[in-house]
Amino acid sequence: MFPDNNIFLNASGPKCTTQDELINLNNSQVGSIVSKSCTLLERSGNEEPRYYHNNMGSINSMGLPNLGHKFYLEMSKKISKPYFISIAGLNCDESLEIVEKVLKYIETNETKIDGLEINLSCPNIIGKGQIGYDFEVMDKYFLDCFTILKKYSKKPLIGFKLPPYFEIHHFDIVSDIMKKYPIDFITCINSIGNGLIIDFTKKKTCIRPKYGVGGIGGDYVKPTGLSNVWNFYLNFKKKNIKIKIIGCGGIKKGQDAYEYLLCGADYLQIGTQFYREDVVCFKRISEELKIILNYNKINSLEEIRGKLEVI
Ligand code: RRO
Repeated sequence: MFPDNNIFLNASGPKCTTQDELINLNNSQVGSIVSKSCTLLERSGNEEPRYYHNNMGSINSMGLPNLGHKFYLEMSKKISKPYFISIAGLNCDESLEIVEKVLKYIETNETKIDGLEINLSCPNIIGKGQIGYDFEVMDKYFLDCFTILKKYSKKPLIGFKLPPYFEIHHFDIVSDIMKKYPIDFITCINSIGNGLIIDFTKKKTCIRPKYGVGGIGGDYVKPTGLSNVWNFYLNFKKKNIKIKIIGCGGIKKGQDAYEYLLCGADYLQIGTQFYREDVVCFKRISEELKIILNYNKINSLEEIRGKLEVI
């Protein structure tokens, strides 16, 4: 389950694929750990170069490189912090098959897996769209997923990683779909899909797959991340939906974390900045957040959560 006293997680993606990377996280001051999104079998991912960052953010087209779902199940024996396995099959059927395998594993092993973050928003699988942008498919996916879950008695937290939405009525549609299911949390946002960063001196793209386009993270996406958290928060409040919100996108200092909390985030994930700075970012950002909270005489996060005021 989520820890009460540490709201920070790593974002699934950077530095959470191998055993060394996951142990590095386990030895850090991150609150909970999320694995790299896994497929049924190991994958090497897209062609290199496939990741680039500058001082404004990142672009990636990793293409789901991972060690296969079994590896991430076994890692649960070596991780002492709350541990979330991120799942992203290459299609809905594969993804549901992994969900079922993970639930079976949890049912029959003593090991502790606290949650599943099911990824509905990988922008980089060549030739495939994102489930999170197809509302009919998403609804059917939830139905199938929770039908599987009913068969098991040990239930981890179930959450979904969503793509960024850009139309206000989409938050309404997605909230109405989610209202029908016992979803514990959503993570918003995944990278903004199919952006392009150029090395203008060389007249070249910065990454190779898909003619240079990929998922954008970092400062570039913070306004979109804040807006997605805020709009889901407002929708959930209006509709009395009790789904926790994990904010993600461009958090690199205490002020960013504070802003996400004002928008209604319950927990926070760090991706691009974690890639840049490694695990020390979790301690630094949480200390910076504490300074802001102390300065504003805030004793509990509940005093600011969702308290953004409209001018
Ligand atoms: O591996 C990736 O290319 C990737 C994934 Br699964 C994701 O969810 N988001 C992203 O930006 N890259």
